[in-house]
This record gives sequence, structure tokens and C-alpha cells, in this order.
Amino acid sequence: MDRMSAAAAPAPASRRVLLAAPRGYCAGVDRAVIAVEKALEQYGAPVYVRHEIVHNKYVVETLRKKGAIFVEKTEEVPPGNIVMFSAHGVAPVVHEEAARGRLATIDATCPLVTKVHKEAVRYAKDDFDILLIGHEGHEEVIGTSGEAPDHITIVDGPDDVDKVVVRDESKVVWLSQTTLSVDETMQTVDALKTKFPLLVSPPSDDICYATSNRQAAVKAMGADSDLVIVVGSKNSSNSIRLVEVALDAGARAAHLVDYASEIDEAWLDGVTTVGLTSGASVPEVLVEQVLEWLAERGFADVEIVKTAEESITFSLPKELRRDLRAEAAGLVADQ
Ligand code: 10E
Ligand code: SF4
Repeated sequence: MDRMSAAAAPAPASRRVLLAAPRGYCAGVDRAVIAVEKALEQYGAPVYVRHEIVHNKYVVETLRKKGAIFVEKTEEVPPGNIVMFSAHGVAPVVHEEAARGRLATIDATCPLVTKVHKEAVRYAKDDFDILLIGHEGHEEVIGTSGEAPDHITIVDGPDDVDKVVVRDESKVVWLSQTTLSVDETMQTVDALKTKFPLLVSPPSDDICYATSNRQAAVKAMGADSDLVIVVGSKNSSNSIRLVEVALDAGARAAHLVDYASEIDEAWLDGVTTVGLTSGASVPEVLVEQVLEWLAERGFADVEIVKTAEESITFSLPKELRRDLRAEAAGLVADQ
């Protein structure tokens, strides 16, 4: 007699959630969000922020309610105000625009993005052709390429490699966006190395610790999950990558949601194990809401799948230590 037929009625398959760790806020996002809050506290509203401070709907809405005004162009900020640059970084030309517009600036660029900017400047100075692996049109890629527009070619994945042309094959280096898929980037690098055997690699990884750690955690749970839910916004590159990594790792389905209310009940059909994670720009409260939503549907058993410990933090932008309102007023008075 097999174990199923011995039971009076088939026991319901046990439903569980595999919760990825690490997930959610990285050090750069934490710093950027706190920087906006501190600026609002210190200087009062409005504080202008160029581009979404991080790519998360809930974060942007919450800060907007507190008095932050989000703009896409520096020129939208009236003279004499404070403008903050988002965690994704900006090109030098944006600093010039702010100076022309008589604005005081707070730079919330993540230090790990700044590191890539500095590498770009250094290799451009040594007259290298820089192959920047990243997504065309993404804010971070626009910012990094702006450091050395004449030296940088964007390579948007392995399929782009064929068309790459360089001036001198012995002076080529690759750099990358910080939030790419680790595996896909390695494929792109391999293809580039086949084409340019003397290709130089960056001195340290450009894909940041938070990106790699979140992908490793989702990889560890993917094969055991019938469904993976990634909490994150549709314009968040690192969150989208988590959906792709989950599918590559063997999850039967994976979806990106901003809020628990976006989860479709039908996704749970035939599902016993749900994997859950969140992008680097996602506050934990949104994950908690998804956990509650799942518990109400019988997924109350939560197992943590931990693949790394994170302890990195960054100090706040130095501009928050000065009186920027007075500086901004002075800039207009000097006119
Ligand atoms: O779209 P991204 O993943 O680059 O941005 P995000 O705001 O969702 O997450 C934080 C990542 C940053 C600021 C880029 N390094
Ligand atoms: Fe910085 Fe990485 Fe976070 Fe981007 S994802 S803000 S590079 S720590």
C-alpha cells in the first residue's frame, strides 16, 4: 500500500514560502532615500530631485507626499533651489546645468556607481576604447557614458558584440552597469574577449555586491519554486533581472509586482512553493504585505533561503553637512 492510499483523504500538499535573503534595500538606496528625507528635514520643502531618487513607485510617492518634487530635467528647477541627483548618477554635463541654473546640489549617486564613473574617466584619459556593458537608455548608463562620450561604446548584451568597432584592439577595456545579470554579463564578456583577445577587465567588479547577492539568493530558491514573486517596479533594472534569474534557475513562473494587490490569484493554481524576493530599491514593508497576502491564502509557512550576509553602509552625501538653502539664496543674489 502506498502512503497516499493509506490516508483517509489526501492531505493537502503543504504550502510554503521561500523567502530570499538578502533582498530589498542596498546600501546605496538606503543612503539616497535617507538623504532626501534629511534634506527635507534640514531645509524644508520643496527639495527638487532630478529623476526618481530610486526606481520604486512607493518610495517616490512617499517622498513626494513629504515635499520632494521629482523632475526629469535640471532646467525644470527654478533658480535658487536645491536639486538632488538620484542614486543612479549623472553625467558631468548635469552638474554644469545645475551651476548655470544657480542651483545648490546634493549628489545622492551611489558610491559604487561613482567608482565606475572614475574608472571611465581614468581609462578615457589613457585613451582606451571603453565598452560599457549596460542597457541603452538606462539612467545609470547615460550618466556613466557622459563621463567620456568620445571613448565609450554601449554594449547592450551578447547580441550587440558583433557590431562593436574599436580604434585599436590592444587598447580596449570593458566596464559595466552595476545592476546587470551576472551570468549574461559574463556571456557578453566572453563574446567580447573572443573578438578582442587583448580586452582589459576592470580592476574590480562593476556589478555591485547587492546585485550579485540578490541574484545568488533567487538562484538558490528558483528550482524549488513553482512561482517566484519579485517585489519591485517595472523600471527597476535590478528587479527585472531577478525575474529573469528565477526563470533561468528553474522556477515555473516568475512575476514582478509593485504591491501585493497586483498578484493574480490564478498564479497560485497548482502552486505549493512560492519564492519571494525584492529588488534593491524596495522597502521591506512591501514584502511584508505580500507575505500577509500569501498567509491569508494558506502560505503561512515561511523558510528563509539565505546565501549571504550584508553589513555594508555608506555615509550620507557631504553636502548635507552644509547650509545649502543659504548657499542657494546666495547664488541667486549674486546674479
Ligand atoms: O534600475 P536600477 O536597478 O538601476 O535602479 P533601482 O533604483 O531600482 O535600484 C537601485 C540601483 C541603482 C541606484 C543603480 N546602481
Ligand atoms: Fe549602489 Fe549597488 Fe545599490 Fe546600485 S544596486 S545603489 S550600485 S549598492
